[in-house]
Amino acid sequence: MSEHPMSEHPMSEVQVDKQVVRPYGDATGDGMVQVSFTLPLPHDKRAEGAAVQLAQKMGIDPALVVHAKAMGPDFTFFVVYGPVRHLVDVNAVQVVEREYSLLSAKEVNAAVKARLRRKLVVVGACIGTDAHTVGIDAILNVKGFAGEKGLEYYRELRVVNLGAQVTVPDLVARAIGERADAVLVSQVVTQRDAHLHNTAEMAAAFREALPAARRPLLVVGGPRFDESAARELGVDRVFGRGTTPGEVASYLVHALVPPSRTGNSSTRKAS
Ligand code: B12
Repeated sequence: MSEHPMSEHPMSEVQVDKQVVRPYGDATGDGMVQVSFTLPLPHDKRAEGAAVQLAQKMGIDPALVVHAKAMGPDFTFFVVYGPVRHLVDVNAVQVVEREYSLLSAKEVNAAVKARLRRKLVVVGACIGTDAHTVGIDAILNVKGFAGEKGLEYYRELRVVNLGAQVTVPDLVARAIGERADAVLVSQVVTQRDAHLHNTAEMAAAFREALPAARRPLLVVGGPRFDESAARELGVDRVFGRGTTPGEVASYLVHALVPPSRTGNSSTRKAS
């Protein structure tokens, strides 16, 4: 049996200083975590032992297999539960802070109408072979997401949703044809980093096709993106899991609509 995970850091210390935390399973700060993975082994006792060995190497000790299920004849899916000794320093966590104010649909429409003085054009698509349209539809379609209406509901936005599996050349051509202010791209499949490659390819194609001043705002979203990777990917903004249409609409105003004389919103592109 391993040393108790709290022995180096007494529970009281962890509880009082909320900047250093441990996972919670059965009791506060007990360090218990649950992980799942698949091994390329048929389901038997050896496979379960292999799962325990892997979990221990990951720092879960003692590791308990709480679920094992054969996935066909040659693979087994596992859920393993046990304590880790690691501490999380909350002060060292870096997040992308929202750099814009959240606006209501009414405020978005009013800002676009008064300060852009024309409809703001949004072109959306899933690019590459990706056919997962639910995410981009959640942002664009009237029915929306999480109780918020999608961008099609906004009177001052004109939305062109190109749907699934749009090629990058088609997207660029359509964005130019529609005089898009913003291009919203969804990438859900991440196998072999397809989402990163497709996004970088899309950004490069827009850079090649248009001078900076005429380039639409490039926004990419999907559940497995790192929101801090915008610069690296060559896009203006990355949105992750759980994004709501209101956040996207507010960001578009922040990035594309000139600030009011009294306002302090910074704007990237005004025409
Ligand atoms: C529904 C679904 C499908 C449907 C898609 C139907 C459709 N019209 O979209 C169908 C059955 C077609 C499908 C097919 C496949 N799928 Co599928 N699918 C799913 C599933 C179950 C749900 C995805 C979903 O709709 N989520 C709900 C939406 C609302 O969430 P979201 O996409 O994250 O979007 C939100 C944010 O990310 C963000 N967002 C997303 N896009 C954008 C874009 C912008 C601009 C912004 C601002 C925000 C934003 O806002 C949204 C709202 O908050 C997931 C598993 C899961 N539970 O997530 C697998 C999943 C995505 N699929 C997967 C796979 C592997 C496939 C297939 C390859 C399976 C196969 N072997 O054929 C195919 C690929 C088809 C293709 N060519 O793309 C894997 C992907 C794994 C990986 N590492 O990439 C998943 C994770 C399942 C799994 N665990 O293995 N799939």
